[in-house]
Amino acid sequence: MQKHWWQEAVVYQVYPRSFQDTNRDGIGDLQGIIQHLDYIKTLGVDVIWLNPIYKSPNDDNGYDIADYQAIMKDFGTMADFEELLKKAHHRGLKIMMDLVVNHTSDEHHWFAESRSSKENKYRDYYIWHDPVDGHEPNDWQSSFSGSAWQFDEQTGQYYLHLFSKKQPDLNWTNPDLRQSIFTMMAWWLNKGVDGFRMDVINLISKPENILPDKDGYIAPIANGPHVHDYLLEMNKKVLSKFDIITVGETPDVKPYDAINYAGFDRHELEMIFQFEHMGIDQDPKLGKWRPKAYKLTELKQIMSKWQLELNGKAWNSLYWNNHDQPRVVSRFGNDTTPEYRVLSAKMLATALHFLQGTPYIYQGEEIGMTNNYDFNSISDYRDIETVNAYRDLVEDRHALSNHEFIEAAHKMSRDNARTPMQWHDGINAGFSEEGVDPWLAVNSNCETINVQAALRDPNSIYYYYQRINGLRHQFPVIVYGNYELLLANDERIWAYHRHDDKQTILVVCNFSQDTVTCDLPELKDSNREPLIKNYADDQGTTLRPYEAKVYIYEN
Ligand code: TEU
Ligand code: CA
Repeated sequence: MQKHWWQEAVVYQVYPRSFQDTNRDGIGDLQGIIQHLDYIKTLGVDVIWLNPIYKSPNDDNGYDIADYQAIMKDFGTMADFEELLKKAHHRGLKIMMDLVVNHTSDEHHWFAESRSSKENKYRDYYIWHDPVDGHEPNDWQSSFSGSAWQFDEQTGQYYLHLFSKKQPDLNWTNPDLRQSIFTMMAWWLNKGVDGFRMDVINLISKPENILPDKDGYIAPIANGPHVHDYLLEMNKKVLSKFDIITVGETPDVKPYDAINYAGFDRHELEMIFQFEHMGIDQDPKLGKWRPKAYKLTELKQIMSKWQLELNGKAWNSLYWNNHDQPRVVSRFGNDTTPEYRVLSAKMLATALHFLQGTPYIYQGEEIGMTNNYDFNSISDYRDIETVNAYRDLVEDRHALSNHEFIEAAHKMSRDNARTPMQWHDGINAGFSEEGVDPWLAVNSNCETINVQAALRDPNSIYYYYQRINGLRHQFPVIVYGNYELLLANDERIWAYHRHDDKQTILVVCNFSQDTVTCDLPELKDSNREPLIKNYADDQGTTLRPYEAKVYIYEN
């Protein structure tokens, strides 16, 4: 197998808005990230993924870009960015930017031009359509509730927006638009940026026919007819000229899609984010707003499928968290007691980080930050997805009661991941100074869950992550070894092997609050000392609540 630096790397995701405020506006900024570069470096990661920092009206917290080559004023200036890039590189940290090219902000000058007249040269940078029988062209729905079509009086046509009304979709069939994007990408890469995370990149090629056929059928939006042509062109014209990391965010993909997007021989992307494991606790109809119980065997089956089907063909990304997902210790772990929170956070880190792929750590995951249960009214939330869904499901359609929605939001709202980073137990958890209201309320559990406490505690989750990152950089079998699921039908234990021609890793994780017996032969060998464990001692085949341990041995 060919080997690349990004296969051996660990990525740390910074959501700049919630990381550190340094100029008393209650909003995180680039100088705040610069202040904590040593903290990030000490964790043992290699790359920082920055969520969008470009000029934006923040209808969707920066995923609505008004100028791809200017810095959002909330976050600082281009000089601040160049200082961040320089100081990160000085520490051996790479910077991956968030590329949002399925859509722009409606305040981008391209859209202002496009909507001004049907003859404007930017008209076809976006997707316009005549009304059909006086209505929207089809029944596509926005991810943020309501129709995905917005009528524009000025030219009497609808424009497509798969997300908010202020995020019009770009028309990738237009070669001029594609070239504008490629030119912008090269501009950032020539500045020294080390790669891109590509927002919903598998949505950029829309179905040929957006009107329903005689049976009312319209092809799905994801993985459209020309998406690979566009990515091959992007790779040929831009990506292939740099030694960078790329990861496509691709909702609704299966392993065979991923092999097409990120196959070692495909010359498109290096890896993708798949979402199958992020959907197991969501209702098929109401999605995250009606969370449902999941089985560990289902989670193991999905993760094992991705390990086995990509092995040798394409590279996996590995994540539990990001700015769109609830905090994993609250979702798949147990945050009901301090002991179980620490144990289950370490167990979840163990289960994920010994898999084959590039791991992504989301800010705060490394100190076991939890969902925010302080929010008890929709007015406490800021996320457009959450607020729009409330209006749609509670106020308009009465599909859920206020209480049911808030309960679901406590579990699944994107704002759970976006509360300010908890630096210490003082005012605003050190995210912003006293007397400054953070843009989103700080989680009240910052008194006990914060970086300062973590750095003082040798048994903290932070140092556990640091050790895991060290092991990944030490043992090639953790990066490149083959995967083999063990105890497939066990509903409480996820156990697996990783092996190469020299060594074997055994990973054993108890996802339950029960003390269980795990009859794996290797656990009966009392002389074997775990490579890492989340309890002080090792009781062989007895696994205590949320116990995790890893062994390595020569074949
Ligand atoms: O998210 C794309 C996406 O699929 C989201 O709808 C995600 O699945 C959902 O939020 C999970 O609940 C990307 C960005 O990560 C997200 O922050 C943006 O809001 C979205 O694209 C539009 O740019
Ligand atoms: Ca600020």
